[in-house]
Amino acid sequence: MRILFIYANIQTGEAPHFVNGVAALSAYIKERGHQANLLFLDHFPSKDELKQHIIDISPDLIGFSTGSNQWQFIAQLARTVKSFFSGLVICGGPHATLAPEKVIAAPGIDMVCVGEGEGTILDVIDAMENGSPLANIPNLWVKENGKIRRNPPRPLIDDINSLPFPDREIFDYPYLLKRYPLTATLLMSGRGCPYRCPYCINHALARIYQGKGKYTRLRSPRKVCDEIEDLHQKYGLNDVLIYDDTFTYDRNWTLEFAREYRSRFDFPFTVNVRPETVDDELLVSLRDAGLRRIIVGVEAGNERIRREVLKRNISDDALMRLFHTAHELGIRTWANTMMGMPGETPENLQETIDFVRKLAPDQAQVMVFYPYPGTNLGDLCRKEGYVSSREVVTTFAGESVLKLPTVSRKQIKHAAELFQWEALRGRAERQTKGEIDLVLLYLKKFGNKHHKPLQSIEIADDDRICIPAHPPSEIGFQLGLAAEDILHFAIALDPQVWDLRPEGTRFVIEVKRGKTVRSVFEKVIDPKSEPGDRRWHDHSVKLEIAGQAELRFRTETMGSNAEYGWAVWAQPYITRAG
Ligand code: B12
Ligand code: SF4
Repeated sequence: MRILFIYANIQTGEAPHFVNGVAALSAYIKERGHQANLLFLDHFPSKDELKQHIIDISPDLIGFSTGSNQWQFIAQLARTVKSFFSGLVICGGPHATLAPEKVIAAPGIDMVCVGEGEGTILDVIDAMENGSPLANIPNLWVKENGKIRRNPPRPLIDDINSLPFPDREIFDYPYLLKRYPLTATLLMSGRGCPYRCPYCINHALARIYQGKGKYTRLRSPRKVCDEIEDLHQKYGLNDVLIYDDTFTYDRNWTLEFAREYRSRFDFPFTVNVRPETVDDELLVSLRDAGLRRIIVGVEAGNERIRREVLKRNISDDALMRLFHTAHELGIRTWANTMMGMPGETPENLQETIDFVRKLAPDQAQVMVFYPYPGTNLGDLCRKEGYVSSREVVTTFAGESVLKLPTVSRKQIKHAAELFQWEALRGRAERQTKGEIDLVLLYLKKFGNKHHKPLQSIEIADDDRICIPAHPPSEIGFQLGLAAEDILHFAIALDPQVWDLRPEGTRFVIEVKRGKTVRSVFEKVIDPKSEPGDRRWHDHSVKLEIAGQAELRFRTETMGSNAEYGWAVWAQPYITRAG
């Protein structure tokens, strides 16, 4: 039987990515002799476009996979599909699991998979092949003669070691790995998380699955490493993002994983941790095995909000210690935060910005709280009447769907924007250079109208602090210069765009004094045609100007290719003789 999965990533700003749940199902059914295809939608297609895709693949069954934020599009797509596709349509994924009543009510959906999909989709396929009824399949909600059959959940898959490796072939995986490595290197070593944070999917899933087996499961370290080896051999993967919700909750398992990984690989990996699940010894073992980065859910800068609203019993001190130890051990840090939770005030939002600056992570991210259906905090928001009818497609854009009595949407959006600018300031302050550090000056210049990237700065793999400069861009600094001043900096294009830009990017530095503009540096780099440009270019330039002047850093794309450039100026600073 031929199954077409449809997954949408519409207007999220999220790059095209590998989707683990769909890949898991695809591998599972392919192992049993069926065919699987994927339609990954990055825009809302016209009816003709959608129809053509479906005619080309000619599936027997269509399976939508959706989270809550994309459901608004999936519901419309399913309705359109049903207007020309005579086969059955099933929907699964987090939203189908948490809000099955909403999903089954959609006119284009025949069946909903509530929870893990492996056994369910296989039973559906078997029933379709044998012409037997769909009515009694566990996990499945199905429309039958105008009525809805709501079957109970099936037991959770106990031996997840027996599952095949997720099928990356239905994605253009080599392309994703090259172009969007961050999420393409994603891999899960288990299923479920032992914690029960009231804003996250885990307690809601654990509730659905009560009495249906062990919720938190890990594959063996050997099996996880077998998958990594497979990816390394097939696709040259040499960096791994192990994206389990909390990787380190089982200490013995984690130590065994560290031993296994260390004996087999010499490339780095990243994991999610909670402070209470790690100690120095564990971090050292992981670091020695190749741990390059930890992602930590800091969530709120205010300890009371963290403990009382988010039920994360983690002190500021414990977080400070974890970030400090990681820095000492040479492990990079990534702080995840949320804003716009019930009970938060504008002061609390500022506390999150200030606290993250104190933690001085190498990377930081803010998501706006979303009241996911079926979660305790989501339900509370509904009960209190905080939820508006607004819809958002991403939790990164600063838009809240809540109308909170303590903080306005505008204040949340403003704080989330400020976060992008302030969060890495602590990191920049830890690594100042020269008499005039232009990165620190740049951070003070928030709002430069010629230059407004999403994030103020980013840290390169070799620790250089980079100012993003997607061309065309211009950043200007008013400075009092001395005749002997020397400007130091490096330039580069991000590896993700090396193969995209045949015409290159021009980097220019000018000094403007009064009405006179003098160029002090100019270079075009074109990594696609010049292999030597696939590296940093370090420069030191004598400025030869005394007095007040404007130092301007400009980038522009060459030729007719105006494509997104992803250029960076790395840690510009000025040294002064004497
Ligand atoms: C990895 C991950 C990502 C990755 C990759 C996407 C992916 N899903 O692999 C990235 C970083 C890109 C990502 C992005 C986002 N994510 Co995310 N992500 C996860 C994470 C941590 C793991 C997903 C996973 O592998 N789960 C394990 C697999 C086995 O489970 P599963 O995906 O649910 O799939 C099973 C079943 O649902 C079912 N199933 C799934 N699809 C289908 C389809 C059919 C036809 C059938 C029958 C069954 C079925 O069968 C699967 C196998 O058993 C989850 C948390 C979690 N633990 O699930 C969050 C999670 C899914 N993400 C979440 C969110 C909010 C987002 C974003 C909206 C964030 C944002 N940008 O604002 C985006 C959405 C992008 C989009 N286009 O929809 C939420 C979703 C909540 C909700 N109610 O919708 C989760 C649950 C985290 C949370 N907050 O609780 N995410
Ligand atoms: S620790 Fe993270 S993944 Fe686990 S329940 Fe809490 S928020 Fe969810």
